[in-house]
Amino acid sequence: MVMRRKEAKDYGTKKLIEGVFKQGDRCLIVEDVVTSGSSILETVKDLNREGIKCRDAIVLLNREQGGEKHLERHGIKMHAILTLTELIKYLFEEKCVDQEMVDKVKNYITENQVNEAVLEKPVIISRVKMPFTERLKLAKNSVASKLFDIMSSKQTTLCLAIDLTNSTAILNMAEEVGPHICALKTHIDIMEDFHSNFIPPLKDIAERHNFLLIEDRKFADIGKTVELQYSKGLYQISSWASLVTAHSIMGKGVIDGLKLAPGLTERGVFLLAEASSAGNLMAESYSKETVKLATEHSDVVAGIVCQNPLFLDQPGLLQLTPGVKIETAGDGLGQQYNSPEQVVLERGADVVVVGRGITEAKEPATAAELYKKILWKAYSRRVAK
Ligand code: 6AU
Repeated sequence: MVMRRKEAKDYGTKKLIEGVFKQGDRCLIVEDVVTSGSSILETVKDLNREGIKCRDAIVLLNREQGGEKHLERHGIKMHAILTLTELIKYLFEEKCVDQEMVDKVKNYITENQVNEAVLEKPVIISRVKMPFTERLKLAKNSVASKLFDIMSSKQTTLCLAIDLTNSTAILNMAEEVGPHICALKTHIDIMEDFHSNFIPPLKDIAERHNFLLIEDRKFADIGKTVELQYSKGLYQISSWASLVTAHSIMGKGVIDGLKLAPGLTERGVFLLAEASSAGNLMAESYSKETVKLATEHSDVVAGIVCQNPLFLDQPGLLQLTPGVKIETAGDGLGQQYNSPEQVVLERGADVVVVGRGITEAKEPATAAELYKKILWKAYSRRVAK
């Protein structure tokens, strides 16, 4: 007799199939109840992997919901001791159930046949289980690929939200935390001394420390206006920020405007699908539609800003999650925080945005290193599971 474990133990023999067997042995499967047959097929797969052949399964109860046919299509003959119809007939004859129950069960069987299309659907590996090295090949946006690459080579998913208002302070901090981050997120319009001279040294720091620049502009206008806001004016964002954020509220026009604007050849957009602020108005349907828009334009869209794993079936897109702090008390202005572990392991974050958790620390570089390590450990656990 051999036995299939639900999961290989992570200690001891680590075998999924336990027992005495040799390659080429044939095995009869014994199962209690069959509904769709999927569970038997999983067992067969594991047995085959060990070189054990299977052709027959003996089961106590066939619930007659399509499992027999499903198994037959995969070369397994099911031998049931009882069908649900027979069982209910015997119970009725012995007066254990009444006619009403008999009819109920009959109806249940006809109305609950397993859907073959669903059963045969290929298994999609969830985005959060895939390592960045795999996902970078699936990204349609070149900056998204680059970010995946930086994250895996630097072993950091940390993006610093450098919400400071002075150019020297920004450059100094960028230089200090540079080795620990994959991206630096700016709010260029909060600077009090912005001058175009500020951009070349910032770009230089980014290049030397191998991180990307994200301008968190949160574009939210008609396509034409967005095109101008992105490429013109004081900041000429499209000439230096390879990534920007945008709201989806105005629809596809925003994406078209960002796409059309002159600027860097390689660039991408993060669309906001959810927000970290208390009482925000982004309803579930809005988030869903945003994910749809992002998926349809994944050549331009590098990822989605959100708080939950909204797009597990899109490994080529990045999830950027703000609202992260080790000390999770709010800021009194509606910001809500989750811990670094929580956002990675429970909420599906890839790139993790930390602002004041680092900028207001006594030693920002030390704090950044700590966040980097915690986040990378959580990511490693997530993909290893
Ligand atoms: O860690 P904090 O609270 O100091 O900073 C969080 C940063 C800020 C926000 O403008 C930004 O993240 N942010 C965003 C982004 C990135 O778009 C969305 C959101 O829902 N919440 C949020 O805080 O620079």
